[in-house]
Amino acid sequence: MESLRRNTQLILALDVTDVKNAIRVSKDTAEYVDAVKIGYPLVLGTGLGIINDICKFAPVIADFKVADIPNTDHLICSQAFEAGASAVIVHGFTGRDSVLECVRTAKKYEGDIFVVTEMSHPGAVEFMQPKALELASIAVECKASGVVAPATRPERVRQIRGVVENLTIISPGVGAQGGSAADAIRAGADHVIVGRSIYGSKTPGIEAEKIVKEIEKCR
Ligand code: O7M
Repeated sequence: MESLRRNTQLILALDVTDVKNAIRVSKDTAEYVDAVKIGYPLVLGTGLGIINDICKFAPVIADFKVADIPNTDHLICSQAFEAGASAVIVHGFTGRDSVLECVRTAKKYEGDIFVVTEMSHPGAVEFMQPKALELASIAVECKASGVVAPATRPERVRQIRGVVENLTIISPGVGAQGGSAADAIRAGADHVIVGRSIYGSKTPGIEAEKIVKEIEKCR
């Protein structure tokens, strides 16, 4: 694992859409986060250069949920790593060849790939849940660095942990979506991903610190 320190076990989901807010929240929370996850809302709102700006505060995970043919996957991942990302999040449902190409590309940059398994929202039970353990095993086979698993369903995090063994599990769905940081960590997540509860607060640093303290208690 190149991209993530495992210190606070908190990853900030920076889903704001303007540079000023992005810098303010990143600065305020920098001492409490192991990484910042940046996805379409912020990159489409500000441009890809925002990755380099936020890198100054913490390693950046580019959440582009890459899901294409291998050649296009390679092009997308390369752009994210060239822009300064330490890791890229990809889907696994496109198959082993696509995931393998992402992992191959990441290696060139000494970066990491995280594969989405079962998502945290209610609709994930329709198509993703029945295939989640298979998606997790594709991540293992393709030598990805880790997987994304739902903090809203700690029992599923536990089952996914059983499949991925020592891969890193990053887990969204804490706070605004109803999941608990402590439950996700106890179920086997290495990091929780938190967005709105932190960036939506007037005091993002204080909110981040609260979550870090909650995690510390269950270690
Ligand atoms: O704490 P929130 O709900 O405001 O934000 C959660 C973040 O995690 C947000 O950026 C989502 O897009 C993302 N996410 C999920 O909420 N659920 C998932 O299953 C997967 C992700 C994610 O990051 O995928 C890689």
